[in-house]
Amino acid sequence: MRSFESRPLGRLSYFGRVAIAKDCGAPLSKAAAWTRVLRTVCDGRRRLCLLESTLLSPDRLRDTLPQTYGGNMTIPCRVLMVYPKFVPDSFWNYTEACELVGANYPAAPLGLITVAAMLPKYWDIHLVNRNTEPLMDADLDWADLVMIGGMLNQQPDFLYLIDLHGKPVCVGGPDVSSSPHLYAEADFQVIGEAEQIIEQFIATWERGERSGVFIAEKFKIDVTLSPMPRYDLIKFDHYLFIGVQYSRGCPFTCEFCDIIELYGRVPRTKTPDQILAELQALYDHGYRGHVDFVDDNFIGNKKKLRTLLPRLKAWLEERDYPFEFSTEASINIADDSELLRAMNDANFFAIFVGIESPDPETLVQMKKK
Ligand code: B12
Ligand code: SF4
Repeated sequence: MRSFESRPLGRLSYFGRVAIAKDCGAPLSKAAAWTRVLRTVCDGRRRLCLLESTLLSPDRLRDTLPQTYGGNMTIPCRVLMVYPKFVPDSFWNYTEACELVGANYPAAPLGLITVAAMLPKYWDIHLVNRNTEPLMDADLDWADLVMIGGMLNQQPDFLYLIDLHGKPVCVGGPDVSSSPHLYAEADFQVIGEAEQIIEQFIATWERGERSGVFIAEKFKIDVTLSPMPRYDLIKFDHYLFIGVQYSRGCPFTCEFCDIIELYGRVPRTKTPDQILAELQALYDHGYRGHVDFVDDNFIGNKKKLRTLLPRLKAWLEERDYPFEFSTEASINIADDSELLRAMNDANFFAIFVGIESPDPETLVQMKKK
C-alpha cells in the first residue's frame, strides 16, 4: 500500500481524490499541499489514483522534498526575472518623453512576462526591470533561479548581471539568440523563441541539473499557442505604453535588421480572439491608454490583419475606447488606403515607419520595390 511512484508528480498532484490529509499545524493560508500517489488501480478503462496529501509549510516543503526523493519531484521554485538596464543616452530610452508624463521607461518587458506565463504555476515569480526600479540584494537572496532576457542595447548590464550573485542563471531573448557565444557564462541558455523549448529547460531544472543549452528550431512556433503574457507582473504606471504582440516575422530582408534571422520571413499571426483576450486582460488589470502592437511589421500578413481590425474596432466601441494603438509597419502601407482607414477606425494614432534607404537599387535588394 505504501509503495510510492518516484516519477515527477507535480502536475498529477492537483487531480484525483485526496485519501488522507495530515495536519502540519501551519495555518492553511501559509501551507502547501504535497500530494503523492499511494496506489494506482486500473480496470482497463479508467485509472484510479489513491493519493495521500500532506500539508507542509512552504519552507518545509522546499527543504524536505529534494532530500527525500533525490530531486525527482516537481517543487516550487523562486524565480527572479530581471530586465537589464539599457545603455544610457540611447535615443530609444525616450528619456524626455518619459519625464514629461512621469514614466520611468517606455516599454514593459513583454518577452519576460511571456516566458513567465510558460513556467509552472507552482513557481513563484518576481520581476525587476532595472530601467524602472532598483534590484535589491534581498531580491537575489530570495531567488532560487535568476532568469534574464534582453536585446542588444542591454548587453553590458546583461553580462554584468550573470555573475552577480552566484545563483543559477538562465538567459534568453533576442541578444542571446543572436550572439549566444557572448552568454556562455550563464548556466542555462534558451536560444530562440521559448515556447518550443521552455518545457525542456523546466524538466532539466526539476531533475536537479544546473546547466544546459536549449535551442529552438527556427520559426516553428505556432504563435496561436503562445500563452497570455503575465501582465499581472508589471507596474503599469512605470511605462509610457504597454506592448501586445500580434505577429512575428517580416517578409523583407533589410540587411541591418535581425528580424528575419530571429523570427523569419513568413509572418506568423495570433488569432483575433487571442488578441482580444490579451487586451481584455490588460483592461481587467485596470490599464488604460497607449498600447503598442510590437510586431516586426504589422502588415506582414495583410489578409489576416483585415479580419482583426473590425473586431478590434467593435471591441473598443463596446468599452468606450479604453486604448489607443501604435505599431510598426513597412512603408508600402501608404499604398493601401483601405487598410489605413481600417486602422484609423480601430484607433491607431501612430505608425512607426523605417526608411531603409533612398537608393532604389538597395530597396530592390531588400525586396522593397
Ligand atoms: C518593442 C521593441 C522595442 C521597444 C522597447 C521594448 C522593451 N520592452 O523595452 C523600443 C521601441 C523602445 C525598442 C528600441 C530598440 N530596439 Co527593439 N524591438 C522591439 C520589438 C519590435 C518587440 C519586442 C517584444 O516585445 N517582443 C515580443 C516578445 C514576446 O518577443 P521576445 O522578446 O523575442 O521574447 C521571446 C524570445 O526571445 C524568448 N525570450 C525573451 N526573453 C527571454 C528571457 C529568458 C530567460 C528566456 C528563457 C527566453 C526569453 O521568449 C519569448 C517568447 O518566445 C523587437 C522585435 C521582436 N519581434 O521582438 C525589437 C528588437 C528587440 N529591438 C531591437 C533593437 C536593435 C532595438 C534598438 C537598438 C533600435 C535601434 N536599431 O537602434 C532600440 C534599443 C532600445 C534602447 N532603449 O536603447 C532588435 C534587437 C536585436 C538583438 N539582437 O538584440 C529587435 C529584435 C528588432 C530587430 N530589428 O532586430 N525596441
Ligand atoms: S521591413 Fe523592418 S522588420 Fe522588416 S526586415 Fe526591414 S527593418 Fe526589419
